[in-house]
Amino acid sequence: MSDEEKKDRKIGLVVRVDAHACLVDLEDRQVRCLLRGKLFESKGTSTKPVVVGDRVVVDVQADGEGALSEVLPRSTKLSRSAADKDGVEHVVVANVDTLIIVSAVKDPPVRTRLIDRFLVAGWRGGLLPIICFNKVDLCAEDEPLLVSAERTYEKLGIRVIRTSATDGRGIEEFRELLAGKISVLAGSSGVGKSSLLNRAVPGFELRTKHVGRKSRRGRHTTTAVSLYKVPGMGHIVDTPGIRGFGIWDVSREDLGAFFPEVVELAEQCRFRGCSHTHEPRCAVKLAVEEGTFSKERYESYCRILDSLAS
Ligand SMILES: Nc1nc2c(ncn2[C@@H]2O[C@H](COP(=O)(O)OP(=O)(O)OP(=O)(O)O)[C@@H](O)[C@H]2O)c(=O)[nH]1
Ligand SMILES: [Zn+2]
Repeated sequence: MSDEEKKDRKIGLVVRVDAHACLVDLEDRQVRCLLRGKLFESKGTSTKPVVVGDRVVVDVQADGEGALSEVLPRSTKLSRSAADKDGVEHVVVANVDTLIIVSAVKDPPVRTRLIDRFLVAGWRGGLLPIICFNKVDLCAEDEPLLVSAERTYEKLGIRVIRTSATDGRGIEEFRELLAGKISVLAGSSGVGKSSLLNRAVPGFELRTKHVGRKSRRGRHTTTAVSLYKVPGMGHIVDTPGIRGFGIWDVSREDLGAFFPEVVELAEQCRFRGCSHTHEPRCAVKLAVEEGTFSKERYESYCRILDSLAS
């Protein structure tokens, strides 16, 4: 590329990535950049070198397309292990402040195992996790499952909100979460992520028409991670619903650091480096027996530990 051509060099924000190209927001316009060139030559341990939320350096060419020349360092990232390849990282989104973990109170049922995995991944990647229980119109206010889950997570210092995209409960609080921040919504398919955004963000539905498809049941479902800039509100990333979430870059020894209950108790364990599974006089196991550490949360800890390579 000649110096003349290099002149139109800009920094932009990646708002969508597909198999061959990404869409970069340059404030005054959006340019499409093909996923090719130097950046894509080396086969690293990541599925893609550029992801939604990345800040990138783009050379805008005469034909209006762009070429990516650099991905700027990420301040945070939400990563999972790639579903199909061992030892490969899949960065879902970069540079996001808040991870809004959306769960329905029913239809589909609450999946605390998945919530707990998101919490580990969120903290690991430097995001602030918040839990949103949606569809509260479908259960009583004092539904024991909901109340107990709320209590468990609030005790860990996590903010928990209740919403209904249908009757509007909690939408104001949800909107406040988004204000001035870059947020990502994550959760199983059908928990109501897109519905919440449609309800909270005026005009959101119109923007999202092209990134989904109709599911077999005729429902719109999100198929790609997409970032939306909402004037006066913040940046929002909607993600497709997921079934599982493999933890990336947390060792068996480090896992406890992402369970606040374990952090608090581990010093009282008899053995240093206690895994809190089979060791005698383990303060964590004792707390589970005494009921001060939630059995559900401990079960999540054990399952994640099992899934991590030793
Ligand atoms: N009763 C009730 N239904 C809701 C609520 N929010 C969403 N729904 C319904 O739940 C279904 C799924 O909602 P979506 O917003 O598409 O869920 P999603 O999490 O975006 O799903 P994916 O795009 O597949 O990840 C739709 O039929 C919505 O109408 C709610 O608060 N209450
Ligand atoms: Zn222990």
